[in-house]
Amino acid sequence: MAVVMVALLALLALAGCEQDDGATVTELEAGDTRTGSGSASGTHTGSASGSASASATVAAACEPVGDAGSADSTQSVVLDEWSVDLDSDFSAGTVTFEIQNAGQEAHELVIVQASDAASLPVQDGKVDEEALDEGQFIGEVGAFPSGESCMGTFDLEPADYVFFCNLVEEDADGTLRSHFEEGMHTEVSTHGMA
Ligand SMILES: [Cu+2]
Repeated sequence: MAVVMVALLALLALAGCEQDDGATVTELEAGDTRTGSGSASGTHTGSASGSASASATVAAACEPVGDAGSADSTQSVVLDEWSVDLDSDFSAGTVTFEIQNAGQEAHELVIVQASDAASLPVQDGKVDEEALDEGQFIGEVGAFPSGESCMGTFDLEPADYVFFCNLVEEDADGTLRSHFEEGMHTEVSTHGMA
C-alpha cells in the first residue's frame, strides 16, 4: 500500500511539470536543470521525490548567447527531428542566429569550424568537443524546448562551419539516441565582403 501511495505522489509531482515529454536530455549543464519544480515538495517523502525526479528532467529554457545588438547580420535557423536548416552561404562577421525549435523535442545549436560533419571526432554519439583543435569551437546555444525560439550571436570569420545539435537522449527503455547521428548537422560557408 505504501508503494502505491508513493507512486501516486510521484505521478502528482510529474503532473506538476508541464511540457515533460518523458525524454531525458542527458547533456544538461550544471545550471540547466529546472529549479522551479518545488510545487510538490512537502507532500511526499524524500525517497519518493528521488524516484520521481529521475524521469522528470526537462530541457532548460532558452538562454540567449552573445550581444544581438552588435550583429552585422541575422540568419534564421530551424531545428527539427532530425535536421538543422539555414542558408548554406552568407557573409562573415558578427552574426545573430534566430533559432526556432520546430521539433517535438528539445534541441541545441553548436557551431564548429570544420569542412564537414564527417571530419568531426565523435564519441558515444556526441561530437567530442574536447577533442577539437584549438579555435575550432565557435560557440553554442544550449538546449531549449520544443516550439520555442532562442538567439545566439557569434563572430564568424570567412571559413567553413558545421552547425549541429549535440544532444544524446535516453528513451524510457534506456535506448540512447544521438541527435547528431540522426542527422542534425549541416555545413555552412561564410565569405568576406566582395
Ligand atoms: Cu537535437
